[in-house]
Amino acid sequence: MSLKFLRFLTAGESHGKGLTAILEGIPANLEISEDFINRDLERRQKGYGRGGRMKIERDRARILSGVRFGKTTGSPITLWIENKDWENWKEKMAVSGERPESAVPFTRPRPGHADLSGGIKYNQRDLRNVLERASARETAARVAVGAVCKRLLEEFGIKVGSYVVSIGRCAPEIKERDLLRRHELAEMSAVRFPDPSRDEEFIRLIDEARERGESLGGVFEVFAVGVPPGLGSHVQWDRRIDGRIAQAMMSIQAMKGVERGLGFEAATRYGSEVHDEIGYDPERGFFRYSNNLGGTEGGITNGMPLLVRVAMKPIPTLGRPLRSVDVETKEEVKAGKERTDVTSVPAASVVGEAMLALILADAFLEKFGGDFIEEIKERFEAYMRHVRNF
Ligand code: EPS
Repeated sequence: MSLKFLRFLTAGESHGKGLTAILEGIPANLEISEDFINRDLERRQKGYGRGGRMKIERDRARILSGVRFGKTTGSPITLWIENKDWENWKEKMAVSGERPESAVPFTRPRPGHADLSGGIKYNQRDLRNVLERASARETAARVAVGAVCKRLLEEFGIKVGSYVVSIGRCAPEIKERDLLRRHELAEMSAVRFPDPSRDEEFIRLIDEARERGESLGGVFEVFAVGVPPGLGSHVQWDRRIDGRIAQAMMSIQAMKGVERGLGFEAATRYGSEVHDEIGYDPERGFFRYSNNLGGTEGGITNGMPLLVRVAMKPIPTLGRPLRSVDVETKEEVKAGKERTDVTSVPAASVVGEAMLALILADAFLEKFGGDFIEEIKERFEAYMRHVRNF
């Protein structure tokens, strides 16, 4: 596991009562509110191309423990997000009693989903017992946890943001250079693309995919600015922050690729076209003339913005399903259908923010760790003086 200081678990099914997360290791005296967390939950629900579920849900986190009078106490933080859809699934997802007739087993595994692999592994012929937990609904819990981590990072001037780079083959040029501005522009776009004037192109593609019973993947970028140099370490493989970030991103449902900085593009260039030249300024200390490596060297942050690019595959549930085999009858069938999204790349970028915030908060606490905010601030300030004087 790549977390060093924080611990967290989520629990809950897509159509169960709700989702729970327990986050431990957040220091005491951090100001936090349900409203702060809910802003991110709301952002995760948006994006053109989502299906009917997001019309039912209005995700809200309740803090059940670890916070008193608006401040953390150092105790584990329990977060609870209710599934409004549970009302429609009470019988089909009942915890006890006999299986009602309405709970028809899901026996037609979807290629690309966890259905078949999970069914074999856990010996479940009603694949619903797998798909309910495999569903990306779980990411709501991660976003809530990520919001708490963002709140911690904010105290130290670190900001995390994201934007969509492409959906399917629709990949207009991004003109804006500034990362924070890209994030702001993405907030105004229907698909989180950092130029809302291009929204129509995405919308046309998504509508066309929906008509054809298709789904679409895409690429998004997540970044963090204000990251101090020195998070992560070169001394051991599992302490390198690049690896920790990559694992966190690949753990998000449907992610298939992670690049850092120039990523695969760096492999095609000469060394002189890749490495970020070093400069020195008596006021700022060391700086870089470029950021091709995306803010890390040797598995350690170097003070430049952290940049991660993530590729998401198209969602496996298709309006026009692919060939499959019924796990009961062994007959060739079309894969099962569930209500689904045409694309959820915009939402995935918000989940990516949560996972980056989690890894950065963890690496931050690994370096400056303490039990309460004030002592961490002292250590942080002393270290930043060292950085400036080095
Ligand atoms: C999701 C909730 C799900 C899906 C989607 C993500 O709700 P339902 O299955 O009731 O429609 O909209 O999950 C998937 C497409 C998937 O394959 O897991 C959510 O809350 O993000």
